[in-house]
Amino acid sequence: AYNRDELIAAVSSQMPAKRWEHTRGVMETAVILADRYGADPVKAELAAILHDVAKYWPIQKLHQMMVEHALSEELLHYDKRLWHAEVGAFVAELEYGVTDVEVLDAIRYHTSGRVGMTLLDKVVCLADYMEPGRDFPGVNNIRELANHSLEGALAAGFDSTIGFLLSRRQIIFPLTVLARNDLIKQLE
Ligand code: DGI
Ligand code: FE
Ligand code: FE
Ligand code: FE
Repeated sequence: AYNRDELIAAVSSQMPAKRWEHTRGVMETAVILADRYGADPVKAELAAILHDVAKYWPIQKLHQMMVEHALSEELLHYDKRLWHAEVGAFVAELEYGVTDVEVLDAIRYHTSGRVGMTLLDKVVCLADYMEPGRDFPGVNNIRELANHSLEGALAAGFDSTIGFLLSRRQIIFPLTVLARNDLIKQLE
């Protein structure tokens, strides 16, 4: 098994320096959000370290792993940018020995979201949206919302992604819409 430093070395070697900086930002932010909202900061940091482990793997390799290991069939019909999350969870378990299902799910759903996101899912997904290196229209609004509403901030994150996909007439993974609606319901 890998200790924290070994895991960091193994994961960082699989991506360009800039993407590793992003992961560093997600780690820091996930711990802050976990402390703020009552999630386990150790689990949040572990999920953050691994969340983008497969982000820079070749698309053919992601595709091959999805097929070979019978990972989500449905995802294959949607945007390739969603695949690294599913493969990342698989690799976290099989290669890096993560056994905690909460951590594996936070990795698996960090991009798409899901209905009934756990506290840990929300923390990791929101940290991914708002880490200090992120710069997209609306990110400061998300950071402000995150000071008082985990669900409000994350819903704003999904609104931003869905709006971006709509503006480019791209296909939206239905689970993202369901995840967003579920968060809005939790705000009512
Ligand atoms: O891996 P990161 O860039 O840190 O962040 P991410 O895993 O959230 O990014 C995934 C990308 O996937 C993001 O730029 C938007 C794109 N995408 C394409 N289709 C969908 C989608 N994201 C979501 N949530 N839902 C989609 O249907
Ligand atoms: Fe990602
Ligand atoms: Fe995300
Ligand atoms: Fe990320």
